[in-house]
Amino acid sequence: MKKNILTLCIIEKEGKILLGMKKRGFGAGRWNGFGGKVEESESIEDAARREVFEECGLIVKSLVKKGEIRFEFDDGTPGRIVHIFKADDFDGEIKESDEMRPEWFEADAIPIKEMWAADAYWFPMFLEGKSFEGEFLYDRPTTPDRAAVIVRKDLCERAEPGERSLPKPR
Ligand code: 6OG
Repeated sequence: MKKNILTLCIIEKEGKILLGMKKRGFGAGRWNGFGGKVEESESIEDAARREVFEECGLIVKSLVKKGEIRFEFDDGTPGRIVHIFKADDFDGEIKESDEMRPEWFEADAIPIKEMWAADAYWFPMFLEGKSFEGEFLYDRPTTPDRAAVIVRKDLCERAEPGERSLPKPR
């Protein structure tokens, strides 16, 4: 497994957004996109496709990278970098998995209060078609009965998230 590199894929179709209720593990009890850890042997995009298929049965045909966010925790939980993708071109039938219960939401009715707290900042940017990059520090991971609290946030719009731009020549 590549150290703490994760994917998160937001599926979009005709203005609707597919989210999954996480049934177990990290972030259980919250709605989220589909994704997980990148394995040693695969690219980040391959991992994103694999996770979408495993968690909701869809075969993603093309992916667009929209964001990259580093999440850290004050309680000693290891930090992670999440690569966020959009997929609006896919095949297959949506299927509930052990990990996720998928459901379509209208873009103006995203259940943001039942998602990770930082999503309230980056999800609107995603819906506006913006690309973004940032870092959030949480007190500790979210659990089904307690949302993680943001201690520090740093989020900005960036044309190519994750690509460090070189200093401009004078
Ligand atoms: P597994 O470890 O269960 O995948 N993820 C996060 N998503 C949001 N919205 N906020 C976070 O803040 C997240 N940290 C991780 C990445 C975990 C899934 O949850 C995403 C993966 O898609 C801390 O395999």
